[in-house]
Order: sequence, then structure tokens, then C-alpha cells
Amino acid sequence: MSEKTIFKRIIDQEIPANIVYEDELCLAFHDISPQAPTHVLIIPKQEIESVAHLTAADQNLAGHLLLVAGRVAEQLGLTGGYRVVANCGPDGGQSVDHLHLHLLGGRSLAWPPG
Ligand code: DGP
Repeated sequence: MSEKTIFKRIIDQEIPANIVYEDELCLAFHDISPQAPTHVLIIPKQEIESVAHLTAADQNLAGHLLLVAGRVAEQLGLTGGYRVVANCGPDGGQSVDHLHLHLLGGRSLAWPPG
């Protein structure tokens, strides 16, 4: 059996995280290495490796993650706007193989990203 990802260990409460939102489908917590004044990760509790591994059966879950991103942005007072990003695979810069959305805000964000 493959080793648990760090995010699965957070879901299983084996390691702590600064959780800002939780429901039956997902968890949102502050990134350990913030790239903006607000940097939160939204992850499904279900183990899905990446955007590339989503199937039609995950349609409601995928939409739910986006809705939660917006709700958390509002909860954290990101009134000036924010960015929601999903890194996918090596070229996308994904380092944890458990699907996650980055919610970044609290400063003006440059575009395009590197
Ligand atoms: P990505 O590169 O898109 O796979 O993003 C993974 C993010 O996960 C990265 O921004 C750092 C964050 N991260 C890694 N390990 C931990 C951890 O143990 N706790 C928290 N809160 N964040 C973590």
C-alpha cells in the first residue's frame, strides 16, 4: 500500500493544521508556507490525486470545493479579490499528490504566474 500523503494525515488528525472550514466533504486550512498574506488550501476528504484524476462522478465534489473557496474568501475578508489555483502534475508544480485548491489573497497578485 502506498504511503499516506501529508494531507491525508491532516484529514486523519495525525498531524495538526490551522483549520478555517470543515464539512462532510472537505477541509480548508492555512498553508504551512504562505505565498500571500492569506493562503488557504481546500482539500476533499476523499483521496483524489489531482485535477487530472477527477471523473464525472466527482462533478458535485469539484463544484463544492470551488464554492467553499469563495465562502472561505468571504469569511477571511478578502474583499479586494483573490486567486484560486489548482497545481496539477510536475509541470503544474504539484508537490502533494492529494487534490487541493490554493486560495491566495490579501495582496495584489501578479499575472502570469511563473
Ligand atoms: P502544491 O505545490 O500545489 O502541491 O501545494 C502544496 C502545498 O501544501 C504547499 O503550498 C505547501 C503546503 N503544505 C505542505 N505540507 C504541509 C503541511 O504539513 N501543512 C500545511 N498546512 N501545508 C502544507
